[in-house]
This record gives sequence, C-alpha cells and structure tokens, in this order.
Amino acid sequence: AVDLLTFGESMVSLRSAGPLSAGGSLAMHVAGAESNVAVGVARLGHSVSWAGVVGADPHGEYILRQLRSEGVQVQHRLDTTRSTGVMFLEQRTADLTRAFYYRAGSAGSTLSRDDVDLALNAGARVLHLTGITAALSPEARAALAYAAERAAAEGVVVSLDVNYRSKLWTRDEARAVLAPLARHTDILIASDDELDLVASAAPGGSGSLGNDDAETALADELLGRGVSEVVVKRGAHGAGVHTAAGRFEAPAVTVTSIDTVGAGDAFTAGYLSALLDGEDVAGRLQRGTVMGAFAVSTAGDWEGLPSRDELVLLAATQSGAT
Ligand code: KDG
Repeated sequence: AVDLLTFGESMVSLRSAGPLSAGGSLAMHVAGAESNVAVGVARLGHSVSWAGVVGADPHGEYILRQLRSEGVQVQHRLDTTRSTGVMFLEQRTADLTRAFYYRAGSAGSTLSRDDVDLALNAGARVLHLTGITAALSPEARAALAYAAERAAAEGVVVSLDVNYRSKLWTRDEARAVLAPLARHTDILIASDDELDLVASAAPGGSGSLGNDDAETALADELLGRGVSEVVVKRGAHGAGVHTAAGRFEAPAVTVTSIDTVGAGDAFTAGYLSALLDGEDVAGRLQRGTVMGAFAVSTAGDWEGLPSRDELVLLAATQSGAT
C-alpha cells in the first residue's frame, strides 16, 4: 500500500508571460490539482500513487514522464481516441492570472469507476480527492463518489479538497454533488469561500463566510456528519482547522508572492504529509502553511515545492531567523 493515492485529470498547462491576446512564447508545464498534491507529498519523501487517463499523444507522455521523474507512481490508462486536456494560464497582469480550459471531452475526463477500482486495489493509507473530478463528466463524477465510499468502507483516510472551479460548473451544481460526499470524508479541505458548497448556509446567514460564526456553524455541521477535520484555507491569512476537540489557527508564512497558482494544493500536500507522519493538527497546519509559502514565492504550480530537507528554509523565516 502507498502512503497516498490520488486521482484526477492532469493537463498540459501553457503559461504565458503576458496577455494571451498579444501572443508570444508559452511555457509547457504539467497542471492538475491532484498531481500537484502528489508531487508535493512525494517530494517530502512519502510513497505516492496518481491514477488518471491521458491521450496517446506527446502531451500525455510528457505528463507521465514528469510525474514519474518526481517519484510519483503512475497508474494510468491511455485513451487512444481522445486528446490530453490542455489549459492556458495567462499572466494578464502582475497580480491577475486567468485559466482557459481546453479539456471538454478530453481523455482525462473519461476517468471511470474501473480506473478507480484498479488504483484502490493496491491499497493506500490516505486517498486524496478533489471536487474538480466531479465537474469533468458523469462517469468521473460517479468514479469520485464510488472511490470515496469504497475507501471509507475499507478504513482508508479520505481527504477531499472542494476546489471549486467556476469555469467548469455552477456553485449550485457543485453543491448538489459535493455535499453528499462529506459523509465519506475524514478530512474536508476548503477555501473560506467554499465551505457553503459542502454544508448548508448557517442559520440566518446568507452563506457569506466573512463571518466567523457562519464558518463555525458550517464546520460544526460537517463535524456532525462525521468529518473529523474541517480545514479552511485563507490564503495570505493562513489556515484553520475545526475538530471535535476545538479550533486551531495558523498564520501564513510571510513571503513575497509571485505565483499563487497551486498554493492550495501545496498546503494540502503539507497537511497530509504531516498527517502521514503522525503529527498533531497544529503540526499539520504548520507544514501546510510552509508548503503554501513555497508555492506562492516560486513560479509554477509545483516546481518550487521543497524536499523534506528544504522545509526548514521557510520554517526558519516564520520564526524570524535568517
Ligand atoms: O490548483 C491548481 C489547478 O487549478 C491547476 O493545476 C489546474 O487542476 C487544475 C484545474 O482544474 O484548474
């Protein structure tokens, strides 16, 4: 059994240095929330497996090579009739990046229950899922629900990052599919504006989570439904965890932000790595925020993530040491 198993769609990401409408050079990278987490956890020294479907094209081969070279075990299916998905990531301004997807009908979107079954047969301590998979196709949605249910029944720790992508589906569509998944989830990870996609709005609230009480009400509802840790990502404001034993908060590590894409995935990789190491909730939060800091202060979704030995580089920053 591997320490962590994850599955989802990985794509070729074509990154621009400026407005796409002006053309120019694009740099080819591997993107995908789940493979970002896989790489992050693998770099920290755990055994990691990623399952997914790619096209029989150089793009798919590139994804597989990149993941393998990061030490991620790949359990892929080749779809010879479809293309590997592509996304453009446009650096529109220094502070604003925009994603444009070319992934409808992609090979990765055909991920099925059979694919998931094969991957789960090998065993894992933690299964990490994201809500993106449910937005890809009816079969991917069914595969996600099935995996959560099977893994939970087998005693595998199930982690679910909501990861709402507005270009793939509406909030109402996401809520209808993701809220029922919470029942099989041990570790529910969400940005502070995503919690209402897995729980109902707090009494009297409109779902706006600027409000601390509203967040607590949503988290309590999830804890009542069997989730053991409700992890809330707050970007530059750090992260928090609601558990039956109380609430924990950690500030973000202060760094210069140059690329926030992948920061949430890096946080999740750190959180799950510390969980695998037997760290307590405070230790999980701490490693998550350090990993998030590496992601935002380096270019790329995952390229700047640290090895285990490098973790200390930014942990030291946090305590003011140089
Ligand atoms: O979390 C970063 C992801 O957004 C990126 O890697 C691409 O998986 C991706 C998606 O669906 O947006």
